[in-house]
Amino acid sequence: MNIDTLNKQFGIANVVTFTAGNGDLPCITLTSKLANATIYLQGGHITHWQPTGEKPVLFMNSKSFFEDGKPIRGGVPICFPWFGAHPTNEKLPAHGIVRAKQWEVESITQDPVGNVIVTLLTKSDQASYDLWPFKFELRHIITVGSTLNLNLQTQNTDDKEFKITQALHTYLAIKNIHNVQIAGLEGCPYFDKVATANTHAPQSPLHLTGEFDSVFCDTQATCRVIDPDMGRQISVAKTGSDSTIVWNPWISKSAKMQDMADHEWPQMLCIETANAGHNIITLKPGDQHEMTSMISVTKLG
Ligand code: TA6
Repeated sequence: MNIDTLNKQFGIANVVTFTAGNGDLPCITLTSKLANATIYLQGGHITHWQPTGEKPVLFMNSKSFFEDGKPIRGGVPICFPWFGAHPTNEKLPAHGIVRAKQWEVESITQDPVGNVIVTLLTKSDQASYDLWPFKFELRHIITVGSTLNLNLQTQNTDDKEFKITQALHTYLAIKNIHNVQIAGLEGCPYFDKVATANTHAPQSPLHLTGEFDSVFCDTQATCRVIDPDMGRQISVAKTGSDSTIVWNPWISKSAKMQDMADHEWPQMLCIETANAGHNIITLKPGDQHEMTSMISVTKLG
């Protein structure tokens, strides 16, 4: 659907406009009294959210690709129907098959208090079936207001059961990773992908001192990112999610990433709402599963 048709069908005067964004990829520019946001149809991908009176909350790195078929690095990529590397076939794309695909707009509405609700949809097709032989519908319902609500709805539209892992792979914008703490995962067991070892978090908030890439399973906890340099705390609450992934690539990993600016890794922290590791979701024909991430910002002090 071209930009003019999208604006005619889904635009909201002075609030929701479709434009050709970076790399000429179609995107939604959203400006309301509550917040501003940018959402790309590729990957159903929100790249920017800034509540009124706040600095941007999602990190977007300056060297991200914006090319049809290449994942965008920043904001909230959607990992589905597997998180990370495919469990048995390394030739398949990391983080699944929907984050570089063109999604469609199902609806855009505004509620009485000013929240804008954008529903994006992607369905299985021959290309997806060749990679993962199941029929599904995946909806990303994004509610943009003074908080950001991301609801990922999976429907099994097949006549056979399937199993998935998934993530809302959220990149948060911070001032300096060296001065940030992460509360909410105290004492939790996790799989450390850097050390390839199972371990436990300390009884105090996490403070990263090097590359950190860890999958916390069996946790429904809200994570709080305490950022004294920004004078704020970002909370990531969740429902329908039993895993949280925490990631920062640090210096050398970041330098190896073509689509990550070398000097920007201190300004990002991934707190990912997920079902990963042994937290596998099984959907019978006709079943639906919802995973929601609720992101909010409060001032410190
Ligand atoms: O969620 C953390 C992680 O699985 C890391 O291992 C790293 O690979 C990151 O995702 C980014 O993955 P990507 O495929 O976007 O480069």
